Amino acid sequence: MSRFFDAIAPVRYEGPDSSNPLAFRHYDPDEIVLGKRMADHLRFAVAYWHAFAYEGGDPFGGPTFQRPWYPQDDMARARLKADVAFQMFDILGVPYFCWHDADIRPEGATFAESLRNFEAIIDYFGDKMAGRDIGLLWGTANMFSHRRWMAGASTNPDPDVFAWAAATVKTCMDATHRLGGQNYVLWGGREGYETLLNTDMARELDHMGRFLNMVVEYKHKIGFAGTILVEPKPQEPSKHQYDYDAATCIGFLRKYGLEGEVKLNLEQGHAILAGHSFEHEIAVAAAEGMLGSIDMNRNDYQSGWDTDQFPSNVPEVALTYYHILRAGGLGTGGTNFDARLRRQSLDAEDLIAAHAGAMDVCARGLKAAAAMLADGGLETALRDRYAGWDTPRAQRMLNSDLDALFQQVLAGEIDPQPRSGRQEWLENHVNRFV
Ligand code: XLS
Ligand code: NI
Ligand code: NI
Repeated sequence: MSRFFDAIAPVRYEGPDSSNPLAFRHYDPDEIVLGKRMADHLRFAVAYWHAFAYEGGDPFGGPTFQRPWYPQDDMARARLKADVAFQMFDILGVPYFCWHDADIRPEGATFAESLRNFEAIIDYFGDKMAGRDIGLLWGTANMFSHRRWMAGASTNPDPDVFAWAAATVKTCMDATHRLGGQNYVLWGGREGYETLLNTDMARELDHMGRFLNMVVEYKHKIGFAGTILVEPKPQEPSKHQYDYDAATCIGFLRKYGLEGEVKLNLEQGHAILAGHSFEHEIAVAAAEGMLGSIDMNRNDYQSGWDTDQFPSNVPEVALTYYHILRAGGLGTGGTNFDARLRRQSLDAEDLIAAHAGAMDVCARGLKAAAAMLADGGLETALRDRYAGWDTPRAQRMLNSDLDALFQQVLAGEIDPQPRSGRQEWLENHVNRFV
């Protein structure tokens, strides 16, 4: 058994007046928000890779953390890491977690040995999950760290890497299915390119489309009931990534006939890298019925990197959940903290404080979003702004043609009168709730 978190008591809801730094002030899992338990709206997940596999390195320096399960190249220590992980899930009371294959098992000398290690840990997870109220939000394959993936996985110019990627995803889908995973995620970290001088982009996109179709075929073959998700990101590690943002992914999914099969896992930090707000990405996906799940980790607005920080800005988070609630919620998805500690945050308590604080920020955001929806002010303003379109006259315009509209305008029958967009009024309105 692990002793890593032994000194830390379970984090519990103590209400807004509590000054206990390791208590929830807003996250009360059983509180009913818009007819549903808060926990069932938010569906929090811990990301195994950042919480337990990240060692505190950055491009300028090596590991700063010293954990009893390092180095991560041995099965006994992989089990210890799992013990610690489940101890943290218990302390936080989170309903879900997520992993990549590479986070949870040591890499073997061969594919078969890596698979044996992986399956042993999946069995170990299965035993631990049996006695607990914790599920797998999603599994995924790390097809970006090992050198074999340096030129991509399904988009690699070498067909043997495509085959290795297919084999890898098969094993990760099997494991996700086995643990009752709610979703399966594909993030294409190296599905992109560094220079067009050596890249046949059209061919690579076709291969990626074929690969994703294989994933969907396999999902149906094994009877996996979860949702297949792709995760947009514009760059990093690739200079140009094919799954740039929500709109790009939606175009890609439609081109390869996958729009009814695959949804999006959207990440706040990736939205920022793409020059969008997070609510923009949520709204784009929602408009197409493709909102799947979220990675609720922000970037530093100044650094231009994917810094994967825990959320701390309530107004931003509130607008995110406002658009999620408007879209009907997260379905099989959830709120995954794809977030890591800063490399100076060395202590076991730091991991708990980071997650507990992030859960509280999300709970505050959700409650503010629900209050905004219940108030209805924003919806009314939106309806009023477009009210002109509810008239038969406007509907006739939509079904008209350029020439007929030209004749009406020329005859002076149409004379637009600009109206205020009232942005500041609406911003003030939002500030009443956050
Ligand atoms: C990296 C991605 C990654 C995915 C899972 O930027 O966010 O962590 O969520 O592969
Ligand atoms: Ni990311
Ligand atoms: Ni992510």
